Amino acid sequence: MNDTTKPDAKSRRQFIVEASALTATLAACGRPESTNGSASATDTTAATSGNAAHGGRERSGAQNPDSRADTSLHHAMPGSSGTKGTAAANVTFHRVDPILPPVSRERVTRLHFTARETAVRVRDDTVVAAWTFEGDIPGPIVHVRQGDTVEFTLTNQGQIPHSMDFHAAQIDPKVAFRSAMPEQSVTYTFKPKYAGAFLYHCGTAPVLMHIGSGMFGAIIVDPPVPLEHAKEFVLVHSELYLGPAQNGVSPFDYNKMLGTLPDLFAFNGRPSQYQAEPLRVKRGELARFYVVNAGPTHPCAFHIVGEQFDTVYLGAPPGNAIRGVQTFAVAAGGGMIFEMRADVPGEFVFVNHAFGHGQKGAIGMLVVEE
Ligand SMILES: [Cu+2]
Repeated sequence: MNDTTKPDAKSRRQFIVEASALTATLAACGRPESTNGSASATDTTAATSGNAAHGGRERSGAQNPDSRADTSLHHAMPGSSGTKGTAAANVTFHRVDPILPPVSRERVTRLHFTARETAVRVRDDTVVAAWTFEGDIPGPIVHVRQGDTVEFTLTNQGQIPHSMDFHAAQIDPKVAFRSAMPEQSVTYTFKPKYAGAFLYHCGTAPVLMHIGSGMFGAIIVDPPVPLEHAKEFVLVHSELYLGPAQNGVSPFDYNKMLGTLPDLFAFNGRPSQYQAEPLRVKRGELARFYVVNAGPTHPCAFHIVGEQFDTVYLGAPPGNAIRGVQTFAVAAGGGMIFEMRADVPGEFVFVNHAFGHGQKGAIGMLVVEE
């Protein structure tokens, strides 16, 4: 009675042994049995997702069918179009203002972003061929309240498809987050259901390339009853994977992104920019950091040297608070709110405490003044 099961069990055991031996010969022996099943499943899924409206429910890669036309890498690889011929010397550096802009008194926020490909100087010695929202990395800080209406339009002024995925929205992504072709626009409306610090990013495939090339930003959603008055900063953490510079401009490198070993890290697009020009608060003043992690891959272990966070909101404030926190990791694609009140003046380094990443630029300075 075990005739039918024994061979399967044996071949499975054999496959594990063979696979763990990591030899080409043994792996080749094991592969046909194991891939027959998975290959057919993949084919079925792929066929289903191409034909059925519900394919996206099970396969995250199918959520944005309009963008599937631009998944090929030749679009994504070097030198994003629109930056060709750019004289790197003419691209000036500017520090990104991390201050949270005031929330509008209007209950309807109308946003019209352009997607465009442009060169951005991220350090004195580094100009990148960026894909952007509104021409910069990160895109503009959006500040609204829970329950507000956000009427959003993306106009694509680039040369490849782009789209917008707001993590603060609950909406049919196949419709709202669809790609806008060059010279086209996409419009949708949403009402943030929860307060918090949320990522927005281009969702056009390959999403890794579009986020990795600079198409991300933060949307901050206030709770109905505002949090205690504070000096508020928005820090969007990200990784940079650079290819060899051409005419002084470095393209982003998709294969490096797949390898997940970044050349640089940054808060608000520029490695170490807040060491050169720190954030400042007064002694005793409440400081609030909206830390959003664009990734595209690694977490951000947010920490301030010599300080502790009085409060970290893991989810929508004012609930979900934990107290007395030294470090907390913000996942790629996540956002959290960190609060501290400095009792002593001084210079306090804020850093991604995964120090291999902090050392590569995810570091800055908070000056507490008397
Ligand atoms: Cu894009």
